[in-house]
Amino acid sequence: AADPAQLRQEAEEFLRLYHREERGAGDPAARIAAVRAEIDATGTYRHTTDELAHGARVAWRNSNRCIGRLYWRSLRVRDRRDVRDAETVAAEAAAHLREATNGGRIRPVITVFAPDAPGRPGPRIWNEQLVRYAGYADDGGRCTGDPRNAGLTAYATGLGWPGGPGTPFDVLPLVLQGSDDKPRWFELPDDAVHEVFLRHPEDDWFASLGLRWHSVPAISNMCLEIGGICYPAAPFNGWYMGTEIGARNLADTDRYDLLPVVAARLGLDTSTDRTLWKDRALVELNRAVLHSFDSAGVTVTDHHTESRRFLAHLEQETGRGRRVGADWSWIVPPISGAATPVFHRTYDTVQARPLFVHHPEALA
Ligand code: HEM
Ligand code: NRG
Repeated sequence: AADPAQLRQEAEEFLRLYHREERGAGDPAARIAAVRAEIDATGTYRHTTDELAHGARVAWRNSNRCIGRLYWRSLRVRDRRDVRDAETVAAEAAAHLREATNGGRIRPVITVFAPDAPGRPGPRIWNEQLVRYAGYADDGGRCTGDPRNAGLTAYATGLGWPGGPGTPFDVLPLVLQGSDDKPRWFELPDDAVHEVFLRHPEDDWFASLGLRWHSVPAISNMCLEIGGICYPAAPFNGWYMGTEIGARNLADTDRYDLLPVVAARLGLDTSTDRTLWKDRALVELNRAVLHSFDSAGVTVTDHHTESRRFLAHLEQETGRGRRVGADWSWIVPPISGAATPVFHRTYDTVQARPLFVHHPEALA
């Protein structure tokens, strides 16, 4: 929060919500008075462990772009608010990934590091996700790997990262900044990074494309805001919806741009859009993603199932007397939109708090 008056206001609003929703928390008045006094004395305040856990779960519940919110109560919250140095953030990020991966039965987890306080910023994670693939740009404007991460790759290299072996799927190091420190790079231990090799249920040639993806999507560049307190490093994960990988990461022309490659191997006529070769390649690519995760025993959802669950979530929340904000353009999946029920309606666009917010982008 920008100033003490706003902090007091947002703190009080959150404490009322917490005491309303968590049975056994009791009357909020005493807690509100104590937090007020703490803010007056120190310019900030400290959440209890339970407040932090509920705040993080409600921030997920309030993520208007997220289709996966039905299980918001199941989020595991790792309270690491005492951690503010880069080495320990690196070790805890690896521990987070191991707990989340769980041998393939992926668990939704968030790790909350030290918050911003007056004159004392919390630590920061520069990677957009804990696991991301390097993108090595060459002079000719081509890129090996994931072009989305070319900026971070160049930045890590500038910090002294020697680079990986140069495959299209080199895992980037973590770029971490301790509380009052400069950014530094830390290699992720191999045993913290779980990946799935992609193959197709019928087409044997598919495996020879050498494609893979990481099992856990762990967003690490959003700030968790609870009751006016900002936790700038609070990486969280659930599991993938197959379309995120098959219809976007591997297919977008500014990402791995694989539709022409897949279509050629499928023997499709790519000379004109009207053969719908892109659409046909997308379906096979997405089948390969779901099939590969399933065969590897790694949790993944599909867009049909998740759309139904999301509407169940809406119904459940509405039944509890809560408004559900949602952003249609993010909720509707990137393929077969109208074949899913989330397409055929509109949503309340209200943005409730606590919430996850994007940092101002400091890496150009
Ligand atoms: C966005 C699915 C868990 C918070 C999304 C998106 C999908 C998704 C498909 C859109 C991503 C995109 O288009 O790039 C799921 C599934 C989960 C899950 C299947 C399985 C449990 C979580 C958890 C949290 C969360 C645990 C937080 C605790 C968010 C947020 C966004 C998002 C903040 C927006 C990200 C942005 O603005 O870039 N989710 N999610 N999700 N999800 Fe979830
Ligand atoms: N589209 C991104 C991940 C965004 C969040 N998606 C989730 N979140 N499933 C990608 O890497 O493809 N989650 O917390 O599970």
